[in-house]
Amino acid sequence: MPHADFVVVANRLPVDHDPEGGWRRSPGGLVTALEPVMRKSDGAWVGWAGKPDVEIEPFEADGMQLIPISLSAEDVELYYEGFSNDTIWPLYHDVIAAPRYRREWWNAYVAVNRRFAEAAAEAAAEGGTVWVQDYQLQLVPKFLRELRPDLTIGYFHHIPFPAYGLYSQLPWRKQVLEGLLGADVIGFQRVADAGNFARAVRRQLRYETKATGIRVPQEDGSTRVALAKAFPISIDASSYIALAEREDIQARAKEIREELGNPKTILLGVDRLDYTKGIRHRMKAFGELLQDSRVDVEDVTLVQVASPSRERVETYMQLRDEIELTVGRINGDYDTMGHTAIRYLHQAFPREEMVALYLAADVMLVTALRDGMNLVAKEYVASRIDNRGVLVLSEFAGAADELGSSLLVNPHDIQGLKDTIMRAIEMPASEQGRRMRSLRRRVREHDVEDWSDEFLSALAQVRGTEGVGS
Ligand code: GDG
Repeated sequence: MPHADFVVVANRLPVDHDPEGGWRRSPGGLVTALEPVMRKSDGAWVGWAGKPDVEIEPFEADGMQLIPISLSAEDVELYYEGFSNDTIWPLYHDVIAAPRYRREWWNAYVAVNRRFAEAAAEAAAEGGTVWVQDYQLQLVPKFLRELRPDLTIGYFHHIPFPAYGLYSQLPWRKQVLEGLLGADVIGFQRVADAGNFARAVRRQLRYETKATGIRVPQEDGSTRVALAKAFPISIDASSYIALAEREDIQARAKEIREELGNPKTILLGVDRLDYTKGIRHRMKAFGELLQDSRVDVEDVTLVQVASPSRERVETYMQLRDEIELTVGRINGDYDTMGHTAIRYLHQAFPREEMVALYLAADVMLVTALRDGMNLVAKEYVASRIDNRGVLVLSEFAGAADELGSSLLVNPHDIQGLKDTIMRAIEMPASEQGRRMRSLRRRVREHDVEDWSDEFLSALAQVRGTEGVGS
């Protein structure tokens, strides 16, 4: 077993099994952000390799120690698809879909979280730092502290933390709060999420909170202060800029426009196919604009990339059926031989193609009903090196706190959404430029590396340590 000064614990390892038998790095922003820290401090990453029922020995890739956690098919069903994605995910996204509370799922969640904590406890060097990621692993901080009180423990929550009235539905609400409070720093996307968490702690556990500090009583009668604070995540902006500058990708953007019949305006949506993303609201608004003749199918096309997600969870199967029915109806009513209303793609594309799409799109529609941050909004902005294009952004996405120069919408207000889409379609180039420059400045000045630096220095401060890699 490796002994690492810095350990990341996430549901997934940052690599995918490639068909030729090796490992391919998955290109997420998190890996990019943590790579420098990983290299400097002999980092290790604990996570699931993505395939059930396989035991894989720890191995090294890209200068990182990878420590696979094996999950059985039953673990995947109960801990991952069940408790994580059918209880916590809908509850934390304001019950857009109904959460299901099943004791069997909870028991599996506890057991699997314990296994992740044990693996991290074995991997971490004396006095090391462990950074736990996301809602699948909310109990890991507590289990890990019990096993290894010498460690400094951080936790980052990528999704929203709901208001107390909703959170209190959770039959295991106390245990989850106690799990999270095992961390020294608990990071959230928005100030509001951190506030919701602190309120739940006050109401459920009766612990005292002051500004961002929470006093956590210890067994020996002393107290420890945990920090619950917003650290909005971002993207690796320079890599998007570099892709957008590539001539082949710019040529591809032109080609996409031609393939769509050179419409005057391309509207774009890019989401995992998830009920939180407001894909149906977006389509309803667009369908009505066609119906009202405020837009013409010859002039305006909506491209919707809906990448496959959680396909074995029932609610996602239903959502897919509903969306595909809506697309079929709208296209059936408005398509002409040469033009389509909605070009719907239930596929995942390489990053190069995504950036070509961002460059081809005049208007980016991010209409999430609830979203921790929404990185697509930031990727679109970073890619617009021409300072053109309009971002329509839901106020219920975390990104709205930073991207105030976008056109902010309430996606539940279909009339308002329709009017905002029209405003985006008709926006003069000068106004586009002014808004886009300001949006791009924010994303460039606060990229994913700043995010991880800020989180890790807060963590170092709480424990009075020197910080990882220093
Ligand atoms: C969670 C929170 C928070 C999508 N389709 C393709 C593709 N993508 C990429 C996007 C983007 C990422 O997936 C999606 O990130 P989001 O932030 O939009 O949403 P979630 O997946 O729900 O992520 C969210 C995030 O965690 C980080 O903290 O912002 O609120 O829900 O990077 O570009 N990428 C490629 N092909 C696709 O077809 N290559």
